[in-house]
Amino acid sequence: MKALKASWVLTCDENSTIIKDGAIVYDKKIIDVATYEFIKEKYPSLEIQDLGENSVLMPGLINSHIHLEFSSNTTTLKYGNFLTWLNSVITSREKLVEKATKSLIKEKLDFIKRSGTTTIGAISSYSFDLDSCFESDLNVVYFNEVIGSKPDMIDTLFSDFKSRLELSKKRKREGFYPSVAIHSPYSVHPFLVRESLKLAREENLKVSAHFLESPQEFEWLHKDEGGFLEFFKNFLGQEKAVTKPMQFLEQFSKIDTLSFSHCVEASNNDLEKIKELGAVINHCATSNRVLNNSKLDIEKLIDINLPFSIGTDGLSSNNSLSMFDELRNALMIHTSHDIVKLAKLLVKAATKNGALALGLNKGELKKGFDADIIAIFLPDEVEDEEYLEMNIILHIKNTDKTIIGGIDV
Ligand code: MCF
Ligand code: FE
Repeated sequence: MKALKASWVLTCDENSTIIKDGAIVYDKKIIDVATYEFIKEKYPSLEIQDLGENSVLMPGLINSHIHLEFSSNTTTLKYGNFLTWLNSVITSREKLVEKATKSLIKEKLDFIKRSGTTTIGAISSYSFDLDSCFESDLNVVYFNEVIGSKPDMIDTLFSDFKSRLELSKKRKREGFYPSVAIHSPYSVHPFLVRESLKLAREENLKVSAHFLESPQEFEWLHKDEGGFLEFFKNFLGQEKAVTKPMQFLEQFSKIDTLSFSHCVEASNNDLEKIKELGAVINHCATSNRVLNNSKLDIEKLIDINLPFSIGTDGLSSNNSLSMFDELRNALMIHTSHDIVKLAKLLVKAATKNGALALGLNKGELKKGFDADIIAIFLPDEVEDEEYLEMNIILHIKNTDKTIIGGIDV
């Protein structure tokens, strides 16, 4: 049993409770969270490490959507328009993925950890990131991606997906969860969606999918029109979308842990359906801005009480895999929201809601939750706790201490 004391403890519980001069008692799990005075009296023989002035303890951040295999990209891919980006991915994918060596991905995972993240939802297209993810200290929900819409390729694609899934299932360690990603409604044949979801249900695997990320995707799925028409004609000889958005969503019933990334073009009905499915939206604000200048309508999500988490997406659509960088961007992008309230909302999205998106007992400093904790230092005193989250998002770059499952990493 260990204990830490800090100037502030952000519990990230349902009420976003903040404790001034607080302390945490933990082993693998959180045992107690209260004021230092209370903990000192309750555990008189326990040594409590005091982190000192302007210290903050909070749950480790959860990056619910990331593509590590695209980690070698900096200046190669083209931004500003989704189809321009997609075409540049098709052109450069092989070269980029080849450059994303095991040691490069390890380096990125190390950076991710130092910058405050303790859990990732990693979308894996090829299993090239499997070793690095498995060998990392981080908790990894490892989403094996299924992709492909060409009817004559379905069997090959499905068996390739199954063998990647099996490969990840052989890797057994605490905090590593083999899971399923359905790439998107435009790129996955309904048969593949149905069969991979059947498998996910049978084996109770977590599932994630990209959904309505661009206006072009909306036009293609709803009307078989727009930039995607040219793209599909050229690459696959296809003139009609394989599914409608609502038909796609309807296939995801009875999946325990489910998330949809982006959803910037989702209709009210789509959002209601996502809520009904018990799913969480992975919000990737930078990626949306960079790829096609779109923005998730978070007001609408708040209205209907649909939770969203935070993802950086990959370096294929971001310049950073740091969750604090991502939170700063989200704070600047959602200009119609009160900044102080938005900061609180974003911290909750990056902790409690991340755990919801990935189906984990994490993201809150509360008795019984996994002891994934970060210690950070504010540059100066914060007088009013109302402004704590905002100052954290504005100023923090790295952690001073990271604890995963009760262990210093
Ligand atoms: O999330 C971003 C943008 N939307 C879709 N896919 C990807 C993103 N970053 C990487 N990808 C991957 C995806 O997993 O790129 C491929 C897939 O394997 C796109 S389809 C050519
Ligand atoms: Fe993505």
